[in-house]
This record gives sequence, structure tokens and C-alpha cells, in this order.
Amino acid sequence: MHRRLIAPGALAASLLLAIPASAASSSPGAPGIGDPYYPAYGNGGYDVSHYDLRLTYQPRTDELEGTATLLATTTQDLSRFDLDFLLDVSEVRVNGAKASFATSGQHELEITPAKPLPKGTPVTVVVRYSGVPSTKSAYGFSTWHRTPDGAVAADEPEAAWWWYPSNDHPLDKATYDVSVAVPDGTQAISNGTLQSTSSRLGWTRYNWRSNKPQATYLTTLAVGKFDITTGTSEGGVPVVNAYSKDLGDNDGAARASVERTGELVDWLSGYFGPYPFSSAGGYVPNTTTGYALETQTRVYYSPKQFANGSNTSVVVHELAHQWYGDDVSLKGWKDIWINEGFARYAQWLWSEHEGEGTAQELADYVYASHPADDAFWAVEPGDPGPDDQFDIAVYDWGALAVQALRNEIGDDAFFAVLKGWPKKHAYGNASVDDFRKYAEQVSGKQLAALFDTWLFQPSKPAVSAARGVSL
Ligand code: MET
Repeated sequence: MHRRLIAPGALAASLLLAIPASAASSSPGAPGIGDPYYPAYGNGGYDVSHYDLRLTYQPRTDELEGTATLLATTTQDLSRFDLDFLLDVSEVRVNGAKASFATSGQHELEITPAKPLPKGTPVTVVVRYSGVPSTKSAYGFSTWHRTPDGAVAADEPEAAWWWYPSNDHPLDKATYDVSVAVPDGTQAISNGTLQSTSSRLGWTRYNWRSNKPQATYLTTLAVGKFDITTGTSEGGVPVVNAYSKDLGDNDGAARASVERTGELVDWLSGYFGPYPFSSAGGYVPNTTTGYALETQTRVYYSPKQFANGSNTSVVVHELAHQWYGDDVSLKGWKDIWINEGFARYAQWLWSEHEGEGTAQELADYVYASHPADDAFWAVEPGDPGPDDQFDIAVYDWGALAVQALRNEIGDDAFFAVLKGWPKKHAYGNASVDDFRKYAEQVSGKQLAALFDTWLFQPSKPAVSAARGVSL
């Protein structure tokens, strides 16, 4: 007892006096943005407006190094904040001053600035890093795909951790400058517009700019030996496509599909309104993965998409996402129906246009081809859960739900909704609930029961309720 020289209350008071007012109330930003499907994805406490990535990549060794500069604004008084990242960090600066940093969890980079950051202030974060992405994993997986002549970062819902530090969730969209130096004779492909290239000391630097808000998972990088084609659609949209020089037998079919990007962008504009971005296009690297991804302005296609000949349907799907998914992004990953249900429905509209079956015929076919006890009907498209986020039901039942909506509100209201939605939430985020309310507003109908039957029940809708089908 006698050793206590200062009463506890007095000690607390003297400590408080020593701490600046802003620090007294500042606290660490949350390690997740609050998505129930993926609690650790994204972060709390700040909002990024721009990423500037200046990188160098050596395909031979898979070594990536460079600097990421993030422009952000704090949304709370911050003593510390996280970025999502897996590579090795050598230095972090916040507003010019060196910050301390540590790793935690599966993919958290915890940054403690020299001084706490007051809410509502602009912050510049510089992260210097290097690493071999293919050696890194989180949750036991990797989405960094090496190819014989390079690598590709394109996956959903996670791709950024392997190549740039970010607030990795669609709720925090930002603009991007992606500048990547690769050995001469190799190309680097990314989103948006190729501003310039420059060569020196055996390296060629590609400077890409994506100047509209873009979700982190829609930001892509591909390095390899590519043939780049450029053009402009009849409607005036600049198109940049890239094909690996190593597509073998799939080369012709890939080009016969992806070279139609401009025509298909113009066709989709008729349903969804003006194309929202400064550039369109796609790239086909020599990967072995099987999916395609709606990476903003520059769609990722696997060569496998073209193994049976041309596939304009997949091009329509990914381009439809430019409006449904990219321009208007989901608020949480459970809203995936707005992305995949509508991109699938666009394929049905294209089928109708091509004389290969109307949207109604395809809806009837999906309904009839899955018996009531099929596991297909156990996945609720409106809230499928993280494990079934990309289940076929989200796509096919999801599109069937779109047809049910169309039959309920009639073509005039339906096509007004289809075109009005990207305009209403341009460059923003929205949920399935927001979509229902918008469709109700445009159509003047109450749609809660329809949405419940078609999106939120783990069972096949009864024929009597099945406004989506004409059986
Ligand atoms: N959104 C993609 C699609 O177009 C799915 C990606 S799964 C990694 O279907």
C-alpha cells in the first residue's frame, strides 16, 4: 500500500491530460466492413477515393514489387486502421510520416499512424511492398493465377490481397491508376484506358487509368505476351481487347467472340442505358481456370469459354455486369442476385435476339427441368449464403425470378426498371431490397410477396404462384 504514491483517480486524470483531445476519443478501425457473409473483408474507419499502384513484375520468378498510394478520408477518429493484403511490406507512410505496421488475421495489415487521425480528414497512405504472390494464401487458397508467360489477378469475391493493399469490399469503390513495368516483349493489361507506355533498361511500363468508381475485386492485372486490338463501337465506345499469343486452338473462337464487344455493348445499351465507362473490352490470357469475370471495362475470359467455338453469350453476360454489378455494385455479398440474375437474363434476351429461344421459353425450361426435390431449389437466390454465392441457382433461378417480375409488372414497367436502375444508382451501391422498392415505385405494384416467393424461399414455387412460367 505504501508504494502507491498517487491515488488511482489522480493517475487517470494526469494521463488524460497528457493525451491530446483527438486521441482520447480515437479508436482502431474495425478489421471488417461489416458484411455478414465475410466478416473480415474490407475494413472500418475510412473510405478510399483513389488507388495509385506503381509496380514492377517479373514473370520468370513471379516477383511483384512497388508502391501503392491510397487517397482516403477518415470516417471516425482513428488510432489505427487496417488494409487487406498478403505481400511483404517494407514501409508505410501516413500523411508523409512513417507509420508502424503489423499483420494479423488472414489478410489484415494493421497500420498505426504516428499521430491519431481525426474523423473527416483526407489521408494519404503510401505502402511499399514486394513479394511472390503465388507463395501467399489466405484461408488455405490463392486466387493469383500464374500462366506460362505471366500471371492474372481476376477473381470474385477476393483477388486484391495478392497484388495490392486495399479496403477490399464493393462498398468502398475508388478510381485507379495502375502502372506496371514488365520485361520488354511482355504486356501488362488492366482496367480502363491505356494512357501511355514507355520503355527503358529492358522494361516496358504500361500506364492504365480507370476513372470511374470501381470495386476492388473488379480491378484486374494480367501480365503475359498479348496481342492488343483497339477500335470504337458504332455507338462511340472505345474498345480495347487483348489475346494471349498462346491460345492455341481456342484463338479463333476467342477472337470471334470478344471482337464483338463493341456491337454487344451498343446492343445492351438499348436495354440498360448509356455505357457507363470510358472504355470497354476483354482479355483472354492462357489460364486454365474455367470462369469469366466482369472486371470493370476489361472483362476476364478463360480460354475454356471458347473451347466449343464462338461464345457471344458469355460476352453478353460479362458486359451486362458492367451495368449490373460494376456501375451499380452490391451493398453486401448477399445481394449477388442483382449481379448474376440480371447478367443471366441478358443472355436470355440475347438468345431471343438470335432466334435461339425466347426469355419466356428459357424460363419455362429452367422451371421444368428441375423437379421439386432438386437441390437447385434449396438455394435462395436472394440470400444464398457464402458457400452458394455462385451456385447455378443464383444464375438460373435468379433469371427465372427476373422473368416472374416481368410477367407481374408488364413489359413497359419492366423495361423501364431495367434501364432506370443503373441511372438511379450510377457508380454506387444498392441492395435487393432497394431493387424491390424501385420496381414497386416504377410499376405502382406491391412486390413483397413476389420477391419472397421467387428469391427468399428454399423451395420450388408452385405453378399457381409461378408468374415466371407459362406452363
Ligand atoms: N461473376 C462471375 C460471372 O460472371 C463469376 C465469377 S466466379 C469466380 O459469372
